[in-house]
Amino acid sequence: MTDSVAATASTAYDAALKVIASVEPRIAEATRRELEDQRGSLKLIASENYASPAVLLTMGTWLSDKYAEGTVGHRFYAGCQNVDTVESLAAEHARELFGADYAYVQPHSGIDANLVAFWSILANRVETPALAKLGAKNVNELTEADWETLRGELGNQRLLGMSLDAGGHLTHGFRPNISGKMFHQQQYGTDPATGLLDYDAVAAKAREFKPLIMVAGYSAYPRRVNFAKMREIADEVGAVLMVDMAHFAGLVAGKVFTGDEDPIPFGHVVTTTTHKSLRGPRGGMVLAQKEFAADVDRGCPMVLGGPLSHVMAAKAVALAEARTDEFKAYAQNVADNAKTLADGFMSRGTKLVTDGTDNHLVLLDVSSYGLTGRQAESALLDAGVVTNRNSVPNDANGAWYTSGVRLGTPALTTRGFGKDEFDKVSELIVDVLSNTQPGVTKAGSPSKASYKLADGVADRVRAASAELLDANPLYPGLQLS
Ligand code: DSN
Repeated sequence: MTDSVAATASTAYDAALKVIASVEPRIAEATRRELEDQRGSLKLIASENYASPAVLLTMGTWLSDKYAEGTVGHRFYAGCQNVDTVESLAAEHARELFGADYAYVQPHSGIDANLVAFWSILANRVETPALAKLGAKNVNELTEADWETLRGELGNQRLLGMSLDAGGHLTHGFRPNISGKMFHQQQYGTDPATGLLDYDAVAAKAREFKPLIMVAGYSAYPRRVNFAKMREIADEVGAVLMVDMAHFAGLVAGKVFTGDEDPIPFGHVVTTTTHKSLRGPRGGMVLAQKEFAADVDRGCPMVLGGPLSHVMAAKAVALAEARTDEFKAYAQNVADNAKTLADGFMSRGTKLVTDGTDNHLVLLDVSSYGLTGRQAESALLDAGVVTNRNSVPNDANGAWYTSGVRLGTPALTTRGFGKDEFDKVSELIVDVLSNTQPGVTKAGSPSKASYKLADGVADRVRAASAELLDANPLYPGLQLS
């Protein structure tokens, strides 16, 4: 951000906060405080980032007020010419950035993007052939009996995805999620000895289960995926390969993941969020190969209502940013910094799932400290280190308490943290974890939630963090009055 952009953004935010305060001062205050909190803490949540002021400001406009259900040039409301411009530009940037045949930028979130993907695949592979067989153009032409038959087929399809505790996402077939209920589901995990994906085991499961949809991608797996192999497996069993690249879209955009690690040439349908390593506004997006483009385009009305035009505009701005050489360098730094962070932990004796990383995240196994993920997360927060607890493979503590803590480098890399800073971050985290003791319940048994952080540690870590944070300010030059 240049000095002049920072000065203009300062004026803009000052004015915006004044206008907000004139109606509800508590919201203005909470907004101001959130900036202070983000500026003053080590943000290591792997799915978070800091969007640029240009991206953030794009969301605060009257584009928010327009309904635009439908697609570009084919809306269910009048007066959508400016939204058409916005959506076309966002989709164009997305197609060109990722080299995708088709981009659909309307989904409001990652789960929406995944629902659009699921239903597009069902439409393409189940509904359209069934309608053709029945001689109907659409479901409205079906008799009640035919409709029941089709509904039975749509509701009886199979999905194979990575299990949550191996690093997959809720939407990849986790039972309590809609994806685990609308499909017959099975899950693949990782090799118990190495924590790594075992492609032979995935292939064996796929051959046995014969899914319609095979999902590749992860939220907490600290390694790259060979999407060429996943596509080979999908092709062998006649499955559609859906890739959820929400976590690592920035590394794909920044050409850190290329060749077999680039999901775009291999995934029939690829979904993402736009706010994680991609550093855009909070939202989702679906990229598709030609065969699925028309089905994905039916996201609204199939699954979605009115698109968030102001967010699509911000997606366009963020995607334009992601097409720069500066973003490429950023993406490489994200991966390099994760490696430094992992090396820092391992050299200090901390156990990591898969013994390292080659993407943007590391997963600490805090059972080596005698802690649950929940205790570690809380103690770290006391010291100003913001993380999230996360399951490790076959987690003995379940998904609530967990045995892991997930850390990611995208946000602090945006602030300018490099190798020295991330090595120091690992040192500070080890300081907290090695000085935290698990607590006991009122009945005197070991607690999975309470803990005792030794006196003085939080202050010591906060002081050391402050030096790193002050040297790498968030939104340098942006000052609120
Ligand atoms: N909540 C996101 C994450 O933290 O990975 C995924 O939805």
